[in-house]
Amino acid sequence: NKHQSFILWFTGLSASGKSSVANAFARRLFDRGNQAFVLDGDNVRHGLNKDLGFDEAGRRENIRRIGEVSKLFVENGQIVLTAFISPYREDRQVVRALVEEGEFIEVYVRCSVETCEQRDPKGLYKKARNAEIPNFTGISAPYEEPENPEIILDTEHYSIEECVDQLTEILTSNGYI
Ligand code: GGZ
Repeated sequence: NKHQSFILWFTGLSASGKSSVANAFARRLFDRGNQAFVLDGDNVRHGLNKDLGFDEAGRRENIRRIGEVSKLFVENGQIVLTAFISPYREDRQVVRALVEEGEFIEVYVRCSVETCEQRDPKGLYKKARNAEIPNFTGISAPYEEPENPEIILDTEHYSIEECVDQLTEILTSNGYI
Protein backbone atom coordinates (compact mmCIF):
# COMPACT_ATOMS: atom_id res chain seq x y z
CA ASN A 1 0.00 0.00 0.00
CA LYS A 2 1.56 3.28 -1.03
CA HIS A 3 1.76 6.13 1.36
CA GLN A 4 3.76 9.24 1.87
CA SER A 5 4.90 10.27 5.31
CA PHE A 6 2.99 13.01 7.07
CA ILE A 7 1.78 14.30 10.42
CA LEU A 8 -1.92 14.18 11.13
CA TRP A 9 -2.11 16.82 13.84
CA PHE A 10 -5.33 16.52 15.84
CA THR A 11 -6.21 19.61 17.87
CA GLY A 12 -9.24 20.28 20.05
CA LEU A 13 -10.58 20.53 23.57
CA SER A 14 -10.17 17.95 26.32
CA ALA A 15 -12.79 15.22 25.76
CA SER A 16 -13.38 16.31 22.16
CA GLY A 17 -12.29 12.85 20.97
CA LYS A 18 -8.76 13.49 19.64
CA SER A 19 -7.16 10.38 21.12
CA SER A 20 -10.14 8.17 20.34
CA VAL A 21 -10.21 9.19 16.69
CA ALA A 22 -6.41 9.01 16.35
CA ASN A 23 -6.24 5.51 17.84
CA ALA A 24 -9.21 4.25 15.83
CA PHE A 25 -7.70 5.70 12.66
CA ALA A 26 -4.34 4.06 13.44
CA ARG A 27 -6.15 0.70 13.59
CA ARG A 28 -7.87 1.45 10.29
CA LEU A 29 -4.52 2.27 8.70
CA PHE A 30 -3.00 -0.92 10.06
CA ASP A 31 -5.86 -2.95 8.59
CA ARG A 32 -5.16 -1.29 5.24
CA GLY A 33 -1.47 -2.14 5.46
CA ASN A 34 -0.24 1.30 6.52
CA GLN A 35 1.49 1.64 9.83
CA ALA A 36 1.09 4.77 11.92
CA PHE A 37 2.46 5.93 15.23
CA VAL A 38 0.23 7.71 17.76
CA LEU A 39 1.61 10.32 20.14
CA ASP A 40 -0.77 11.47 22.85
CA GLY A 41 -0.85 12.59 26.45
CA ASP A 42 -0.64 9.04 27.70
CA ASN A 43 2.72 8.31 26.10
CA VAL A 44 4.29 11.78 26.02
CA ARG A 45 3.04 13.83 28.95
CA HIS A 46 3.87 10.96 31.31
CA GLY A 47 7.33 10.38 29.84
CA LEU A 48 9.32 12.75 27.65
CA ASN A 49 7.38 15.79 28.86
CA LYS A 50 6.66 14.92 32.46
CA ASP A 51 8.61 17.97 33.58
CA LEU A 52 6.05 20.26 31.92
CA GLY A 53 2.86 21.70 33.36
CA PHE A 54 -0.22 23.34 31.88
CA ASP A 55 0.66 27.00 32.12
CA GLU A 56 1.23 28.74 28.82
CA ALA A 57 4.99 28.12 28.79
CA GLY A 58 4.56 24.44 29.65
CA ARG A 59 2.04 23.88 26.90
CA ARG A 60 4.16 25.69 24.34
CA GLU A 61 7.24 23.65 25.19
CA ASN A 62 5.09 20.50 25.15
CA ILE A 63 3.98 21.22 21.60
CA ARG A 64 7.45 22.28 20.47
CA ARG A 65 8.99 18.99 21.61
CA ILE A 66 6.17 16.93 20.14
CA GLY A 67 6.66 18.79 16.87
CA GLU A 68 10.36 17.99 16.83
CA VAL A 69 9.74 14.32 17.64
CA SER A 70 7.08 14.15 14.92
CA LYS A 71 9.52 15.66 12.45
CA LEU A 72 12.03 12.90 13.20
CA PHE A 73 9.41 10.24 12.50
CA VAL A 74 8.32 11.91 9.27
CA GLU A 75 11.94 12.10 8.13
CA ASN A 76 12.03 8.37 8.78
CA GLY A 77 9.08 7.76 6.47
CA GLN A 78 6.39 7.27 9.08
CA ILE A 79 2.79 8.40 9.42
CA VAL A 80 2.49 10.23 12.75
CA LEU A 81 -0.80 10.90 14.49
CA THR A 82 -0.62 13.42 17.34
CA ALA A 83 -3.45 14.08 19.78
CA PHE A 84 -2.80 17.13 21.96
CA ILE A 85 -5.01 20.07 22.75
CA SER A 86 -2.34 22.35 21.25
CA PRO A 87 -4.40 25.44 22.09
CA TYR A 88 -2.17 28.07 20.52
CA ARG A 89 -2.43 28.82 16.80
CA GLU A 90 1.13 30.07 16.67
CA ASP A 91 2.53 26.84 18.13
CA ARG A 92 0.67 24.72 15.58
CA GLN A 93 2.04 27.03 12.89
CA VAL A 94 5.57 26.48 14.22
CA VAL A 95 5.16 22.70 13.87
CA ARG A 96 3.71 23.11 10.39
CA ALA A 97 6.83 25.04 9.40
CA LEU A 98 9.12 22.24 10.64
CA VAL A 99 8.18 19.84 7.87
CA GLU A 100 7.77 19.99 4.10
CA GLU A 101 4.74 21.54 2.44
CA GLY A 102 1.86 19.06 2.57
CA GLU A 103 3.37 16.96 5.34
CA PHE A 104 1.44 18.71 8.13
CA ILE A 105 -2.28 18.04 8.08
CA GLU A 106 -4.17 19.96 10.74
CA VAL A 107 -7.30 18.14 11.90
CA TYR A 108 -9.65 20.21 14.02
CA VAL A 109 -11.60 17.85 16.26
CA ARG A 110 -14.52 20.18 16.77
CA CYS A 111 -16.88 19.86 19.70
CA SER A 112 -18.45 22.59 21.81
CA VAL A 113 -17.14 23.13 25.31
CA GLU A 114 -20.70 22.47 26.57
CA THR A 115 -20.70 18.98 25.09
CA CYS A 116 -17.14 18.22 26.24
CA GLU A 117 -18.16 19.31 29.70
CA GLN A 118 -21.22 17.05 29.63
CA ARG A 119 -19.04 14.11 28.57
CA ASP A 120 -16.40 14.87 31.20
CA PRO A 121 -15.02 11.29 31.15
CA LYS A 122 -12.33 12.01 33.75
CA GLY A 123 -14.23 14.54 35.87
CA LEU A 124 -11.70 17.23 34.92
CA TYR A 125 -14.25 19.85 33.83
CA LYS A 126 -15.96 19.50 37.19
CA LYS A 127 -12.65 20.02 38.95
CA ALA A 128 -11.89 22.99 36.71
CA ARG A 129 -15.25 24.56 37.60
CA ASN A 130 -14.41 24.09 41.28
CA ALA A 131 -10.99 25.68 40.67
CA GLU A 132 -9.31 22.45 41.74
CA ILE A 133 -7.55 22.49 38.37
CA PRO A 134 -6.27 25.89 37.27
CA ASN A 135 -5.70 26.93 33.64
CA PHE A 136 -8.17 24.43 32.26
CA THR A 137 -8.64 24.75 28.50
CA GLY A 138 -12.07 26.08 27.57
CA ILE A 139 -12.87 27.03 31.17
CA SER A 140 -10.00 29.09 32.51
CA ALA A 141 -7.43 28.89 29.71
CA PRO A 142 -7.79 29.73 26.02
CA TYR A 143 -8.32 27.50 23.02
CA GLU A 144 -7.58 29.18 19.71
CA GLU A 145 -9.66 27.50 17.01
CA PRO A 146 -7.85 26.65 13.77
CA GLU A 147 -8.64 29.21 11.08
CA ASN A 148 -7.74 27.08 8.08
CA PRO A 149 -7.46 23.45 9.12
CA GLU A 150 -7.07 20.92 6.33
CA ILE A 151 -9.77 18.78 7.93
CA ILE A 152 -12.60 19.37 10.41
CA LEU A 153 -14.13 16.42 12.25
CA ASP A 154 -17.38 17.21 14.02
CA THR A 155 -17.46 14.81 16.96
CA GLU A 156 -20.52 16.53 18.34
CA HIS A 157 -22.62 15.11 15.52
CA TYR A 158 -20.61 12.17 14.17
CA SER A 159 -19.41 9.01 15.87
CA ILE A 160 -15.75 8.05 16.14
CA GLU A 161 -16.24 5.46 13.39
CA GLU A 162 -17.90 8.02 11.12
CA CYS A 163 -15.00 10.40 11.69
CA VAL A 164 -12.55 7.61 10.84
CA ASP A 165 -14.52 6.99 7.63
CA GLN A 166 -14.33 10.70 6.77
CA LEU A 167 -10.57 10.78 7.38
CA THR A 168 -10.03 7.69 5.26
CA GLU A 169 -12.07 9.17 2.42
CA ILE A 170 -10.28 12.54 2.49
CA LEU A 171 -6.76 11.09 2.72
CA THR A 172 -7.48 8.50 0.04
CA SER A 173 -8.86 11.02 -2.41
CA ASN A 174 -5.88 13.29 -1.83
CA GLY A 175 -3.40 10.45 -2.41
CA TYR A 176 -1.94 10.42 1.08
CA ILE A 177 -2.81 6.80 1.70
C1 GGZ B 1 -6.34 20.99 29.91
C2 GGZ B 1 -5.53 19.26 31.20
C3 GGZ B 1 -5.17 20.17 32.18
C4 GGZ B 1 -5.45 21.55 31.98
C5 GGZ B 1 -4.60 18.21 32.87
N1 GGZ B 1 -6.02 21.92 30.81
O1 GGZ B 1 -8.83 14.94 28.65
P1 GGZ B 1 -7.45 14.58 28.93
O2 GGZ B 1 -6.97 15.19 30.32
O3 GGZ B 1 -7.00 13.19 28.83
O4 GGZ B 1 -6.57 15.49 28.05
C6 GGZ B 1 -6.10 16.64 28.72
C7 GGZ B 1 -4.61 16.59 28.71
C8 GGZ B 1 -4.10 17.79 27.92
O5 GGZ B 1 -2.74 17.65 27.66
P2 GGZ B 1 -2.13 18.16 26.28
O6 GGZ B 1 -0.69 17.80 26.29
O7 GGZ B 1 -2.96 17.67 25.16
O8 GGZ B 1 -2.34 19.75 26.41
S1 GGZ B 1 -1.57 20.91 25.65
O9 GGZ B 1 -1.56 20.57 24.21
O10 GGZ B 1 -2.38 22.12 25.92
O11 GGZ B 1 -0.21 21.02 26.18
C9 GGZ B 1 -6.52 16.52 30.18
C10 GGZ B 1 -5.26 16.72 30.97
O12 GGZ B 1 -4.16 16.65 30.06
N2 GGZ B 1 -5.16 18.01 31.64
N3 GGZ B 1 -4.60 19.49 33.23
N4 GGZ B 1 -5.16 22.48 32.90
N5 GGZ B 1 -6.12 19.67 30.05
